[in-house]
Amino acid sequence: MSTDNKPSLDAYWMPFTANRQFKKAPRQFVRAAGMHYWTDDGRQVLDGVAGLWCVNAGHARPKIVQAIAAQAQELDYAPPFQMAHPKAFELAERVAALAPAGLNKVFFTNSGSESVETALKMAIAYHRARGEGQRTRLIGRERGYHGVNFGGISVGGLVANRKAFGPLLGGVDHLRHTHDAARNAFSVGQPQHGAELADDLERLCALHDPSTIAAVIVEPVAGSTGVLMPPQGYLQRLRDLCTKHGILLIFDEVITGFGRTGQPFASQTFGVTPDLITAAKGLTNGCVPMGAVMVRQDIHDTFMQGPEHLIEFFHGYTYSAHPLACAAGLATLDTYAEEGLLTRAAELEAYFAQGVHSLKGSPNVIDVRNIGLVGGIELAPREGAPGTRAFDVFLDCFANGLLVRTTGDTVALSPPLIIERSHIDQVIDTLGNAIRRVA
Ligand code: PXG
Ligand code: PLP
Repeated sequence: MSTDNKPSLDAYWMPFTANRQFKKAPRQFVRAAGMHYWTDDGRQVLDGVAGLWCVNAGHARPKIVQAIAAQAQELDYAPPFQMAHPKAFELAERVAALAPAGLNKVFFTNSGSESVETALKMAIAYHRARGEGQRTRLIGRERGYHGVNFGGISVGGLVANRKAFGPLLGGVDHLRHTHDAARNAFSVGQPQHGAELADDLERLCALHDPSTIAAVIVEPVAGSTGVLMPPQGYLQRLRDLCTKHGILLIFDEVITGFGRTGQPFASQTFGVTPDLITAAKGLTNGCVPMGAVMVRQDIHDTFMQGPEHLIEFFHGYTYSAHPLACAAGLATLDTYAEEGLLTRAAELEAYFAQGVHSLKGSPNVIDVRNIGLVGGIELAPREGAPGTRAFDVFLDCFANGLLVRTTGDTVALSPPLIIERSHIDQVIDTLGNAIRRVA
């Protein structure tokens, strides 16, 4: 403790943060409700990013808060290996019912990163179980973000997240990313050009032979890299090529899951069904850490072949299907259903799109991208100091009562799905002013 009774900032090594810069001028939230945060100096801040793409029903929703409190009283923890508790089965069933048809088996994890590791391991083990043990290669995509564990950064394509960590997983290759500012800048919704980039998979099949490839993993909408939309036809083409070559297609829906694009999952929004879906974040409204992998029935069934007393999949976490997370998840799904939140982004999409695209023409705005309740406003980088212009916009917004997120020189918006039109107006106003001031 320091002398003024506030905790010292020293010991906490902050994730994905410029620690020294932050600790010189810290920003702290102490309370949240609905669409808002409150800072430690008593200011109200509108949440333009659902915390970190996760608080889809808004903050401190009573039903969810009560469910967590009651669960902590009743059953605080139950071991998930060779034991279980009723809410784990109930939540799995509810999640499967929301998932695209056919993806009806659910494996629980504690984060998006763990969901990714789980899905990659499932894919490789599945091929082995069906007698194609040579299918071990994993294909990701440039600029992809799949969390921070070794599998995820190997298939991921963000250089900063990879370069300091050695050779990573072997047997991994990458498709090109789909961003094409020259042809697609300021597209409303899905851009027109770029479906042919999916044919990169054909090239990788020719190079490695398809019989060595286990799975392709992509984000239907790439979030962390700066909010990139899939070109029209791209995901379907990838689906067709995976089917043709017997390769599993994994959609990483950690940010797109649970209503962000206007349907429960982006696969439904885009009408393309993968073989596995990874999710996290919105599953529990961000209240308790939890992730999930949704899997096709026959993939699961392929594991269920040996003697019944043997463990079929040597994988799991101490906190898989944690009772508090399951209770939070059930109350979250109830809240989404009661308030129609999983399709609310579709209702607001046009209004939100109009708002974000009104920033075209503001100083340094070189592209605006949107789908559902996701927006990306890309700024021209400052010469020799990439990222600083968007970060200054973030600071200006924060000082003026709005939380946004920046990645590189893109400002990302992903507000809680309870957002009202008046909040959207406030987001665009505050952000527009910040962009003009920072210019
Ligand atoms: N996959 C995807 C597609 C994600 O967006 C993860 C995996 C990892 O999830 P966890 O729960 O392990 O963090 C994510 C996480 C940003 C931002 O600024 C996005 C994420 C995390 C932190 C920041 O856009 N997404
Ligand atoms: N490290 C050690 C020494 C452990 O015993 C365990 C779990 O038992 C782990 C790591 C993995 O922890 P978790 O299951 O929470 O991912």
